[in-house]
Amino acid sequence: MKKWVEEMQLLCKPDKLEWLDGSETEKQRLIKEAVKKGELVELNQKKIPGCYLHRSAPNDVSRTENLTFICTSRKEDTTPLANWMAPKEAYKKLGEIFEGAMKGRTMYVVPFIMGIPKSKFSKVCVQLTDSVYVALNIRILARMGKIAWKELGKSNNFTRGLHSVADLNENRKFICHFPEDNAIWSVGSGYGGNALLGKKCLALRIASHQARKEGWMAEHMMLIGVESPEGKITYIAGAFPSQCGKTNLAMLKPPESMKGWRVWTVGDDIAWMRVGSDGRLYAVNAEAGFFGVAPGTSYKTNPNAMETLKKNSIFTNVLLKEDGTVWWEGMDGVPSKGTDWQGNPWTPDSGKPGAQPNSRFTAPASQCPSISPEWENPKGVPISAILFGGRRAKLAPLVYEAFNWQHGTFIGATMASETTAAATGQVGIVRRDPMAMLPFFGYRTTNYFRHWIEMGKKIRTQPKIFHVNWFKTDGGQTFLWPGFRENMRVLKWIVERCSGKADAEKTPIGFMPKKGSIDLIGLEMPDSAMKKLLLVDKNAWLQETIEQEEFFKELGSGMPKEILEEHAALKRRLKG
Ligand code: OXD
Ligand code: MN
Repeated sequence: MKKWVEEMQLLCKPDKLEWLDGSETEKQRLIKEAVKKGELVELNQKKIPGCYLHRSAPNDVSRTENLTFICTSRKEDTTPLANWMAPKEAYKKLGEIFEGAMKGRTMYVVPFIMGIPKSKFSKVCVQLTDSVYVALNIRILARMGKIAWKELGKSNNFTRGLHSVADLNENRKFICHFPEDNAIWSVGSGYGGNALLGKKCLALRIASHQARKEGWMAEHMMLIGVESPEGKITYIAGAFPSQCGKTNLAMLKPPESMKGWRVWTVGDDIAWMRVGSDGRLYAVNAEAGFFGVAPGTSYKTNPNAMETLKKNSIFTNVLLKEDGTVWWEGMDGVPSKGTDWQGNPWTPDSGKPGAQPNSRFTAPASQCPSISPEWENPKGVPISAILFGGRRAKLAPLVYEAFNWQHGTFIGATMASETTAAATGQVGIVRRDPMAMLPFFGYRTTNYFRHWIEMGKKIRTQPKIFHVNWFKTDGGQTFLWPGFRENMRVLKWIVERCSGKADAEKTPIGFMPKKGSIDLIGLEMPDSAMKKLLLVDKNAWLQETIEQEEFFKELGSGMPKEILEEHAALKRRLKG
């Protein structure tokens, strides 16, 4: 460990080296330093104690998938959907950028645990970074400091993360993963998913690779416990692409009319799952905090998130109000003026957003009013249902259920969604996003599907698998389903399918709710809208199967025969 840190120190040549212990005194000192350097702006400590604002470079506001690489010795071990670089070339290329990159700066040694300490669900990472903002974010998102050294003990089995914002030059920005070395090198970006190496880089890309080798699953999923009026809790995991409302669903507050129903938050972004000794699938939240999308978050859409981020939170690229609090588009009470995310004066008439569309809040999960009492259970929570969902204006109905695990794997494998602002590129284009893992596969996608099929065989009590779509439109701009808290109605049907209570009918794409089996009491929902929401347009689905086929071609060789069987069976059912 010491040797590696010394080597990296020699390479990056920081003026100072600081080993972080995770204490409160240290946190206060780091905050002071960050405020002095202008990396953080102190917010109104009376109104939102412990909260700070960070403004990133204007060209560094989202994950840069085009500059993200998986570096395995053999190209065929990575997915054709990701970028590949040979490890030797990557170490050389990035080594040249890291060379002396920390001159005049401090290198922080940040040890942390992803997953739950002292459990099978625990991985230690040591990230070296020259960003105090990054160090303070990790402190919220993971269990950071002495606790990680304790967890590691004498072992050398930890992820080696090296990160420098360097000069933020677009041409010298790379996020490289070395699954064979359990290492991550990221340079040229201070943005969340690129720089907080525990999150997407470790907990998904590196972990998915490890999970396959070790027989578990690392998934881009939120985790909730849904409590029924009788007090029974059903745990559900859900994979949705970035900015499709995962955090809102994870913190959902049911509508007033659904008395006795309650949602407990276990996690909002990353689930690690293992088969327990009883043959069920157990999951934990790999993180300790939320890195949520700010715009659109309000007391109306997500009251639990709003309560969570009232204190000890870091806001990135939001609008600063005159009273030293923050605002973003979609939050109530539009301020008459403020300072926008780039530090310029702003008024509602400025003609540009006050907050960057991918602006974020970083907040401790423990502060969430709906946090599940089980969220730190070292055994995890037993999963009864898995949801897949995307943003689809057309085709995908509100909800349907897979016939079985293999069919569910096929549904996840062929998932698609319209692109959002969480990554750079055009917004609103439909792209295939298997299991919402497209930007996060640490290895070949066809092998990942095989791993799902294999895991299914090991799970004796398999979770039911569903596909949901909150975003179907009437053909224009209007959503047919109200979404947000009303999604509880779909969750209720799912929970009742798990307990065998709710009715369904068989369709070519899966089981769908029988008329009247989704609780609509207290909701004004015309029959005609519900009909459209639950429509299976056979011709459109046949077209979809053609597009699925094209996508399979992009994935290259090695598609499991089970997935191809499911594809053929779907076509048969649609034609039948
Ligand atoms: C995230 C993402 O930040 O998926 O969670 O982009
Ligand atoms: Mn995510």
